[in-house]
Amino acid sequence: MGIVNVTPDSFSDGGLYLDPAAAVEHALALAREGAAILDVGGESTRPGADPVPAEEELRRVVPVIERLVAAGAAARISIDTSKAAVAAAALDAGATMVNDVSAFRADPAIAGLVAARGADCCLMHMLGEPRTMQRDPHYEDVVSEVKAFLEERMAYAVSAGVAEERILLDPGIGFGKTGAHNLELLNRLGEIVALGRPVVVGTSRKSFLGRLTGRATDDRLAGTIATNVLAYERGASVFRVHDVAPVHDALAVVAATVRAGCQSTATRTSSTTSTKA
Ligand code: PMM
Repeated sequence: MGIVNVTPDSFSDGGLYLDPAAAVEHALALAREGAAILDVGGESTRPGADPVPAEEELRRVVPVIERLVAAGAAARISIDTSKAAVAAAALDAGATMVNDVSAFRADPAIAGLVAARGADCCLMHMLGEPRTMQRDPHYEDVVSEVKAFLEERMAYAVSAGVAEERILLDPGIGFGKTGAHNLELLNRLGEIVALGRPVVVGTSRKSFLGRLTGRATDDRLAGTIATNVLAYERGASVFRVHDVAPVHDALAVVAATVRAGCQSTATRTSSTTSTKA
């Protein structure tokens, strides 16, 4: 999943793609690099970010989605929003997925909209809201609490009419979490995968990688790749990143290696079996 932030204030690419033509060019490049999904967002969710009115969010994202569809982008389009009005306009323009970092808590109309349109959706865990979420977040057991939250939000979405097979889940790396919480979630991602829905992870360039490596925002690719490879190994299905080409290559190599391991195990097992037979 390639990140297309049409915002002036996102933490790593804020202001770079505010012009629709620049955003479209960037998104098409991400699709060429291997992104299967383009996640278009018009409101920054970085810690401390101020909310954006729906009209402004619409003004930012709708022209970009329309142009991506017109350009025949070889990727599905996801709208990163918590507002039903923005999601509705984005789906009208050709998006097929709603990525809601509030997991349908911010706007009571969004679950029904996703259900009625038969759209896919990503439900993400966040403690509190972006303005305040990084003020001393506390959990007894971060993984169990995130898992219980996602289970409850999935049940809510299903009760609103969303088909379970349309739902993706995301532990919300960096959303109301310390660095230690993020690492524990990544380590124990299998417990979230066990909920039975595809898991999305978003570690790209995030500040816990900066604290671990001492690197500035734009220099955190190694940490981004390491965490995505680990998440793949733990069972994640969707990797939300700024740098599609290098992460795509890294995951292709890991996937091929894992497949080769499975094949050689199968060959060894069947030759042992046939020898015995
Ligand atoms: N992170 C950001 C924004 N949206 N959506 C999902 N599902 N998961 C994330 O981890 C996530 C997200 C913040 O990163 P950005 O400002 O670089 O987009």
